[in-house]
Amino acid sequence: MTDDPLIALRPWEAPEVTSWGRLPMNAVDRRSGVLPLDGDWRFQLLPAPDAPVGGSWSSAYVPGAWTVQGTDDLPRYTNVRMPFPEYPPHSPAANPTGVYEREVDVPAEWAGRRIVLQVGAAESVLLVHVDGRPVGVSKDSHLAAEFDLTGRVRVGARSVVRLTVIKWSDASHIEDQDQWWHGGITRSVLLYATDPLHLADVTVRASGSGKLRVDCRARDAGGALPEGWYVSGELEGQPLTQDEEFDRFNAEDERVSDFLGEARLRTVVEDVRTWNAETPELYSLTVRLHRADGTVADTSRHRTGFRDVEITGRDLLVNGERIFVRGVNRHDFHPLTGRTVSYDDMRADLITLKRFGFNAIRTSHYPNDPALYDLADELGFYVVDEADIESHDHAHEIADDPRYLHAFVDRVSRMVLRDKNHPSVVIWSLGNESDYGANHDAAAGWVRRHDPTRPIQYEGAAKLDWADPSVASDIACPMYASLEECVAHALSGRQTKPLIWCEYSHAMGNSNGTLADHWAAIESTPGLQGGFIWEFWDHGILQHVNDGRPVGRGGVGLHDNGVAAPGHRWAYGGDFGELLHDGAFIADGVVFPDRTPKPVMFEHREIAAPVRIECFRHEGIVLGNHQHFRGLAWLTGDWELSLADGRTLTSPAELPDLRPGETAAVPLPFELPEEGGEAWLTLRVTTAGDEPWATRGTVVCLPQVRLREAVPQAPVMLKNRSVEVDGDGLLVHPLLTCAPTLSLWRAPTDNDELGGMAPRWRDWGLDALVRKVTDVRQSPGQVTVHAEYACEAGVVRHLQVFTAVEGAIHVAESAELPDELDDVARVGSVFETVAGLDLMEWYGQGPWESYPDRAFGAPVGHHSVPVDELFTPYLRPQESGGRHGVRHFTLSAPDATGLAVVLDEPRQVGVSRYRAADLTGVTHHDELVPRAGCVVHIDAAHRGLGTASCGPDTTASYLVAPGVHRWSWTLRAL
Ligand code: IPT
Repeated sequence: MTDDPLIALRPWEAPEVTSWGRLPMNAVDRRSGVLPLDGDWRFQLLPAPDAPVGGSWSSAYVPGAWTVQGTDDLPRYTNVRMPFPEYPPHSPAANPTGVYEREVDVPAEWAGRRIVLQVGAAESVLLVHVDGRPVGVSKDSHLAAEFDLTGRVRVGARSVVRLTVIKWSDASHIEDQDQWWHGGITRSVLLYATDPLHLADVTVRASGSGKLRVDCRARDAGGALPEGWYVSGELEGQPLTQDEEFDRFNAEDERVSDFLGEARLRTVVEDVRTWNAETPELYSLTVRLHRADGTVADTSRHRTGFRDVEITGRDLLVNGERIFVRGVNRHDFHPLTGRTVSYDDMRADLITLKRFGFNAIRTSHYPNDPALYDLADELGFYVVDEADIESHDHAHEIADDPRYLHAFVDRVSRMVLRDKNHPSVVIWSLGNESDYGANHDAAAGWVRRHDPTRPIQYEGAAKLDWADPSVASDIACPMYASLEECVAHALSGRQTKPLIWCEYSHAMGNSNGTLADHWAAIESTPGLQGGFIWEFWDHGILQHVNDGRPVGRGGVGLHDNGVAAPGHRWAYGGDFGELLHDGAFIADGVVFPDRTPKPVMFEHREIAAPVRIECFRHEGIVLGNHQHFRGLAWLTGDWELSLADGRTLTSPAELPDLRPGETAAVPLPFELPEEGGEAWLTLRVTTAGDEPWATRGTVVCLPQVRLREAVPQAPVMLKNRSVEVDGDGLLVHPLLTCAPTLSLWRAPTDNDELGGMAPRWRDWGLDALVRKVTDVRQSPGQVTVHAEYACEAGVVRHLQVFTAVEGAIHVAESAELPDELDDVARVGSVFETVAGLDLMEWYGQGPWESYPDRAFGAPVGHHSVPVDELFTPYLRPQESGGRHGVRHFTLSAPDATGLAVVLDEPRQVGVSRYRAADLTGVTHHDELVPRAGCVVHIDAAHRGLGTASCGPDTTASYLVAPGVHRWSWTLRAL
């Protein structure tokens, strides 16, 4: 039996206990005068919270999860399922418990001051002891816990601080988010000191009209407030006014006792520069608490943005404008530290998002690191701030379980108290995937009273009826609802709330099909305002392949361009030996674990283009400003005219200064040459000067318009030349190591697998088609080959007509798919080339990877990419590296030898070092062995990608239909 009361009470199995001895959350800035306690702490990992602390210590770095710091308790990944069978509020008896201990030297000059310990984040239960005496308990793994250590630490001397972190608890059941389970102290730990008379909270309200109101709360550690205290404030150096009325009210009101002081400051800023995500104007605000003699007892500094958020009808308005929400879901994640993200990394992440056209973040599914909100204020993002509540596995039981009532209110209110002064936070979210119950309504009630200035959203409340005004969600915020259903709702006449997907376009593997279709609908359908892509990161943890251990903090630089260094890999579910796991479902972000952007990011940049080419008319090019608040002066550009014959002409572009929503025609920058075939005009838009998130000259978007269509050219047959085929009717060509055959298969994407398509394809046997030649006919200059490909669903007839043409071979093909094959991955040719062809150059869409339903905005032009770089290293190898709309391409060696292919019409082309079977046979990128030659796919039809791993599949127009497909191409040696 332990004599430690914090252990004896077993707080890890008591949901009613959310904290003990913890100070109230507040928004007072405590960045100055702190004593950081980050670094190596003495550490031991106990098998259970009530196991005795032994005498042998190792060390652990704070902040950081112990699961990536060499302990035997490794990260594990489950999505919905809890990793243990116990029902709430219970946790398993085997319960890793980290004991962190260190000496703290409290400076002598802190004598007489109030000393506070702040633990940035600990999961999932934190117990605090100082010099062996209990100080407090906290839960709520993603918000700071503060404890008053005055009188508990020795001033001018050394004290021992012990932080005990229990991994599993009643709280784990409401932190069942789709991410890795870790344990540890994942944000910074520090001490700070204040005067006994201190600011207890500061609430800033700054509206778009320029009105500023600052509500201050004062307390004194001694109990009674001293006579004559007062507050003062200044905004950008200009003094604020005391709200006399408020003070008088205070003085006479009995509710204001001598231990809680309240004061209000005000001002009105003329010609205020309002805050929005495009122009995030911030004003510096300083609030001071004074003693009667005027000396300053406490100071809090803030950066304030003046802006309004409101819902009018079914529109969410920022400063009166109906904005579009181009959002992403963001976890606190890092491939080396698991959960701890540095300020620099957060800044780099947000800069990446800005550069790719995002303007909003949902902090899925818990309050993110506090620095993130400062950065969002500064760089300009609309934030949906989400409370740390997800009871996914036991959602229904917990939503109405009174034992968890206080935890719900505690978590939501603490988030609001911490983040209420951030202009970036525009919406509060009650959490994620926790059904809907009275506990949610209780939390929503608290928010409505405390902060009536922002709407609330909660998917679980909205989902039963998007229009129901009585539920605790002011926004219809579905997850993965189909575009069709959302458009239908917007057109139904029933819509009462803005519709903004809290999650959509699941970015697992090669995905995000139909994103541009979503945006075409959003921008043209009143009532639809955008959404948050799931999600920012692939949560791959860098792992040593040999011993399966996480690399941890020391792994800086062990990855490049999304790929782990040799001997390493990005681990996903199951890779740490967990038996119960959800595999690669954790790798579903728009960036790789090391933040390398995936191709979809480039597409998103074009979808979000602030300036666009509306059309090409005889009077010129019509440009439009698609921003909500900003003119075009911050942008500049160049025109690029790209002709099919290989020429690219460029000239500097002058952008007209358009206000948001305006359009204007500019003259065509080039005289279109008579010759040259198909012609595309691209406006290469770049930043005109430095932006906080981009240096001058950074590409912002590449809008494009076609000026002239291609004229089809019939190849001329040469009867005096011959075409060689072997005994199986396979083309013999010196540059090909495998002759062109029919392909109906691709290495299944995650969407193909989880959406159920790939299992069907395998059942049909499309991955192992058996080819049988049925007829080979030779005539002068031509060979006709009939073949049949047998599979479980019937026979696919394939015809190839090889014709000698000037300097080349023309290949005309057709394939007839029986009706049973009503949804295949592709219909096309596959062949393999000799080694040494290392460069692909093409005229078509690019340069980034594109697929039929993810090809928006990849400009048509002349592109050149090394073959090795065409491939996208999705964590679980799958179909990748395709290019859409290819008209002609070459594959060449450094000495310019190689082959050229001209296609009959723009086609999907894939050039890779891997066969589909190579990709299908492995689970991680490091197992792949590149081939020396190129594997080339030319597709008459290629199935869209969709998002069926979690959400809608691609739409009917991107499916490959049964029946006859025809395509042709010419092959020539360079
Ligand atoms: C939804 C979750 O909110 C999110 O955390 C993530 O799991 C996402 O899906 C898929 O990756 S919940 C899902 C079961 C609809």
